[in-house]
Amino acid sequence: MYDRHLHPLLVRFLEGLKPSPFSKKHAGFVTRLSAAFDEFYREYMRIYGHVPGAEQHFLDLLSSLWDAHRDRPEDLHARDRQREANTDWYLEPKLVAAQIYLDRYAGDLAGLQRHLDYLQELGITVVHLMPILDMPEGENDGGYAVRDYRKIDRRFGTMEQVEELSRELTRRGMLLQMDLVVNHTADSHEWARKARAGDPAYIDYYYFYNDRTVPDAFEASMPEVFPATAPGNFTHIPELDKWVMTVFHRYQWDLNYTNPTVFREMVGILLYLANRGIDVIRLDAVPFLWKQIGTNCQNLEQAHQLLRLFALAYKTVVPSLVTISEAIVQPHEVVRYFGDGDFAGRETEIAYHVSLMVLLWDAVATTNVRLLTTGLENMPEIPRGCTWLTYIRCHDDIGIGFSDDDARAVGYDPAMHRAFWKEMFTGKFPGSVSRGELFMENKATGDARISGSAASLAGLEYALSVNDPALVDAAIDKLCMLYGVVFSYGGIPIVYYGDEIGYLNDYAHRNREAEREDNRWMHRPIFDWDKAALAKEQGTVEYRIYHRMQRMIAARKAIAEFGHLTQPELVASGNEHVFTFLRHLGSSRTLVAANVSPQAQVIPQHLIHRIYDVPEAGNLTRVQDVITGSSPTIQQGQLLLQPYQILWLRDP
Ligand code: OTU
Repeated sequence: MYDRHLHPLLVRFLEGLKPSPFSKKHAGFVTRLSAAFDEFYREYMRIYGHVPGAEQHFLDLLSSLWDAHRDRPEDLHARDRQREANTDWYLEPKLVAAQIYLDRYAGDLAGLQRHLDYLQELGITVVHLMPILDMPEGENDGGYAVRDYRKIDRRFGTMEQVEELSRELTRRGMLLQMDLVVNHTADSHEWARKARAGDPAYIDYYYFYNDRTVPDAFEASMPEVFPATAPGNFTHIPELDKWVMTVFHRYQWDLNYTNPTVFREMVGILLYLANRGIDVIRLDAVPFLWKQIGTNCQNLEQAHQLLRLFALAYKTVVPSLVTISEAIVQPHEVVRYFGDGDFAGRETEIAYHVSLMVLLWDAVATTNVRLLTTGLENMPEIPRGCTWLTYIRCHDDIGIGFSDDDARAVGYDPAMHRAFWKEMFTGKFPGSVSRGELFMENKATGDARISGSAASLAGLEYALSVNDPALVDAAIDKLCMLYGVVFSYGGIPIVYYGDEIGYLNDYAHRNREAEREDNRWMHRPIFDWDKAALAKEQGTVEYRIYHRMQRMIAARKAIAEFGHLTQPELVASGNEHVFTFLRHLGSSRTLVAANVSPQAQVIPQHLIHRIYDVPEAGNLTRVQDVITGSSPTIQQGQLLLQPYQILWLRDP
């Protein structure tokens, strides 16, 4: 029935299953589990081997996988089979994501159905819904404090509506992406309530300490995520007179992954969500999954082990599921979240290209690409089968996260350069057109991050306030140029909702009780559909941005090399204001050149030859910028770029 090299534990497990797994229907599951088993068991034991009853815990985990496999609806099994036959499906250039706060964009799930056309017209194929699982009223960190992982918050609708949405998106050729907050639960989650009531089994779901001894030992080396509003990493729980670990806010309790039951519960939840039809799951805050005294409690090896275990578990049940590791950390740490790329060593398929994001903002702040190109050159290559999320804005702040070594290498003093950033993006630097705010300024260390919408950071808010058409043009060009890089650099680009029509900062968040203390709400717009309608009216700011974005997205989808089967190759442009890179796949090539400065720039015409395999064979007169569909301007042997212009040059 099965080959005799199977691990005896696996044989015991399979033979004990009811109904018998040895039928055509379950062949995929048995095959995948058998293939992964040795690695799976070994990895599991590395982390939980010392726990009493570890083997039974492992068998319990396998049982939940079997249950999830049997719960998976038939149409989703079919989807899995389709994707198993095309394993590169998420690397294709047709993927373009929009990130959306459902309540702010469309009210609820029913409302979203009515606004899918808008996204589809823009060219969006991946809909990332920000957290909509059941959350406490009042402060809930935008849903990143989850009260019930198996229920949709009643403000948004029901789980059945999510399933409906998934089916509707499938019909439209679109994908559904949602978050799984794996690091912590809300303090009102059932587990937390049971813990608070003194149930020892649930106290063990979290990190509880009787006094300050252990917390103080942790604090000695543990940074604070929200120093201004949530100082310290532990919260006193009066009912128990104990301290619980709360790395983010006091109402977000960190899950204790040293407890194998917690791991099994979270795998069960992940698969439950996948079985509702979600295609892509963003695993929130993964660097924090494991804590150890004496470390900064981020990016620890055990966090990676846990992610490998998660992947082994869900791939066994849902081979088509891909996950995103949300790790906004230093470049050499970010790439570790891909694992070593092959099936067994894989952690997540997708990660945020935080360096590209930060360094693009650096390029427009300094109007040169020195740090951008140096930072990207020093970025390790990523394994085959993995890809980036490319973006310039998301719902979070922008950390001033360039590498100090890179900064020094291009002649900046890192501390001074951070100080420059703070001044530049808050509009204090002489001549700055950016209108952002500092987020979580830590007066003691001088650390701070930046809040603000893409358009406001790019200068649109200021330009409109002084009613200066030239500055408005420049801000629009800058915003579209940044997005032009995001759409072409490689990976899945994110359109952060509202950016496509140039949403400015929303200062009214200060009047909303639950949002007052957290200025990330200034760049989480409450969508105004009258404003969106302006995207259809020629000449409006909304129209100008929307149509350029739409054109770039459409063009991108037809350019095979803009997917992520190959990596971008940086090209020295000889002009420090122009970011130039080549994308190629087979003989298909595109040269991207982006002017990050408010002045016109030139680069040598001969760079165009890079789009030909055999340079001499190139017919320069045929070369076109696919964004505008016109030939590039050549002046005296130089290629001209207008202020903030981006060119996608190819031979069509
Ligand atoms: C994430 O961000 C979410 O994106 C935030 O919106 C949440 O508030 C937070 O988790 C808690 O759930 O520190 O400033 O390296 O950077 O997880 C945002 C990852 C954050 C962290 C990231 C975190």
